[in-house]
Amino acid sequence: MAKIIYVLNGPNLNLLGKRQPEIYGAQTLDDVQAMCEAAAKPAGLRIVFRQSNAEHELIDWIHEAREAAAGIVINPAAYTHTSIAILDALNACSCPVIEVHISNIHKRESFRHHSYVSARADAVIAGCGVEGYLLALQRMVTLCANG
Ligand code: CA2
Repeated sequence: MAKIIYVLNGPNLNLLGKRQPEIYGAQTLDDVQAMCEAAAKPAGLRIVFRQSNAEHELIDWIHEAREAAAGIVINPAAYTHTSIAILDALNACSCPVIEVHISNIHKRESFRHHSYVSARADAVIAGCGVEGYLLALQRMVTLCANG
């Protein structure tokens, strides 16, 4: 049976491909979802792909994933740098967690250099563009297989 991986996206990522292509690229979030779904199938994964601009909704989805998912891939967007609540929710999950950033947050403003989520993440991918989501799914296969 396919393992369920939640791919969660934080605030403003619904604008992907519509603004600031020099930072975030030209692909839309729908494109990213399609790429993730195409990669997941042969890997024996099923993707639950969501985006929200609301912190509480992301937290509710992490709680849902805690019961339903074999792994969580999360781009918390700006909540990366502010949200102890999202860190607490992830800390309540026992499954692997991979943090993804499309841009290299360490090459940008200093306020983006710290991530609360990294304190829980099993892996962090930054600066690989939207390909980072695919790299996360590839790594997730290994993490799920290793228990
Ligand atoms: O690089 C990333 O993936 C980020 O998580 C993106 C966040 C930013 O706050 C983080 O520091 C790094 C911003 C997401 C906003 O996405 C947009 C996409 C296109 C146009 C405008 C915003």
